[in-house]
Amino acid sequence: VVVMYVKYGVDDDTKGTTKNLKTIVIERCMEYIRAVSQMPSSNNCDAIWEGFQNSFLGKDPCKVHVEDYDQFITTVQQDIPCNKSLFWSKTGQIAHDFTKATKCFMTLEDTLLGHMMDGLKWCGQQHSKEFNYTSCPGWNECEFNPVRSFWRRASAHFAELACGNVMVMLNGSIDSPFNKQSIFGSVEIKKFDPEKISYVSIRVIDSLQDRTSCNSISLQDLGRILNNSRLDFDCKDIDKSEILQCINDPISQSCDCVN
Ligand code: N1C
Repeated sequence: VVVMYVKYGVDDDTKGTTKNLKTIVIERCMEYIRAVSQMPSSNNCDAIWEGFQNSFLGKDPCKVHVEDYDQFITTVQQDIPCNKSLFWSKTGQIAHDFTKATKCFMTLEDTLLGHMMDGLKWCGQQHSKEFNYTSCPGWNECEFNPVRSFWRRASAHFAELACGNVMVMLNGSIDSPFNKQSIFGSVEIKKFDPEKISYVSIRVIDSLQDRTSCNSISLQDLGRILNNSRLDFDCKDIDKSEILQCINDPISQSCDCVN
């Protein structure tokens, strides 16, 4: 039996809310709090669930705005340590495998907020407090859909909290590793606070050996934006095989958190 597991599923655009959403979210929440010892005891998974569903139930699924999650975000308490935040764009799989294997950094999905919602889909409907299990708008179908607004809100929050040295993992195999329309390019980078962030390490993951993506027009764009925000940074092209090797053998010498 071949099981296709589509994690960042834009493939299931026509489907509705994930089955057993409530059970999945509450179980992920409880399991996370159990596993991570330094979680503030103020977190209550039932209250978190209530806050989450109140953000979008009863609303037209194309009119759920980023701010609709403001209240919910405050129900989730977690300190993000400095020097640990990893941002990514079009490198979701490798970035998450990397943080899991090395524990060098943490992505939004390694926080309680991102962990609970990772890979799930949800929407409600107007004039009813029910979930819609038949059909939810796709990521690009309308701008203000519940899932996209959630990731924009959660990403803004994650970027606002970042401090010290942060890392950004971009994809060197595409024309624009830095894309101003992506969540990284349109939300997170705008929230980087130069008072709190001391350094931005940009790592472009290349699958071919030419390794020159840091010189591309797209990366020059990113450099200008960081300069304008008075943020110090460097950019390095890294061979994909180096990261994969590091994921397979995290304690090896070559895997020094990819500096
Ligand atoms: O649009 P992107 O990349 O630049 O977004 C990635 C950026 C990361 O740094 C994350 O902190 O924004 C955050 N983020 C997620 O954490 C996340 N988890 C799952 C953004 N999107 C996230 N997803 C799903 O991935 C989301 O449903 C959407 O479809 C993609 C966006 O990924 P991208 O285009 O590779």
